[in-house]
Amino acid sequence: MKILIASDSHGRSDLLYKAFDTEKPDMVIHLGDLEDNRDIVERELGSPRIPCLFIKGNCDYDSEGKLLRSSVFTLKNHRFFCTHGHLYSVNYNLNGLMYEAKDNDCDIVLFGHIHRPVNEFMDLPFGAGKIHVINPGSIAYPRGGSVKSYMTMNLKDDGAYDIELKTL
Ligand SMILES: [Mn+2]
Repeated sequence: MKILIASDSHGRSDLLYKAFDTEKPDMVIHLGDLEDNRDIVERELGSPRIPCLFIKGNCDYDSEGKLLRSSVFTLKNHRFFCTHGHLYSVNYNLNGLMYEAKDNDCDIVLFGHIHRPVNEFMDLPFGAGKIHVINPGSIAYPRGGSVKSYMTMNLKDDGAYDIELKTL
């Protein structure tokens, strides 16, 4: 299956639709700061035919409580921890984020917020193992010398996967 991973669109849902049309994914994960009407965006992305997960970012006003602060789920033997990142001070370091993933038995963490891509296997302190730390960058407002980006994850039935960084 192919998962479209995007974040920090900050109202530029047109760019999400563009990535969606290009990739034709089986699932969409948005890691926060959508700053748009989730229901409308979900419909545009083909939900419920295509499952869409929307995480709440620090800029998302969510009066109806429809957005999740974080989500943990299992797909093809991998445990995913998805969150925006501001609750874990990710601009300073990724320790809090990695411990939260570890506490939830996750081997993959997806986050946003910093507006630049990350795709690294990082060591937990004290030899507690590795976490695959993934950030697709911002699809609309890149920072730190990065460009507008998102990622795709191709996940096979046997659990093998690869991550691709795509630029707009
Ligand atoms: Mn943001």
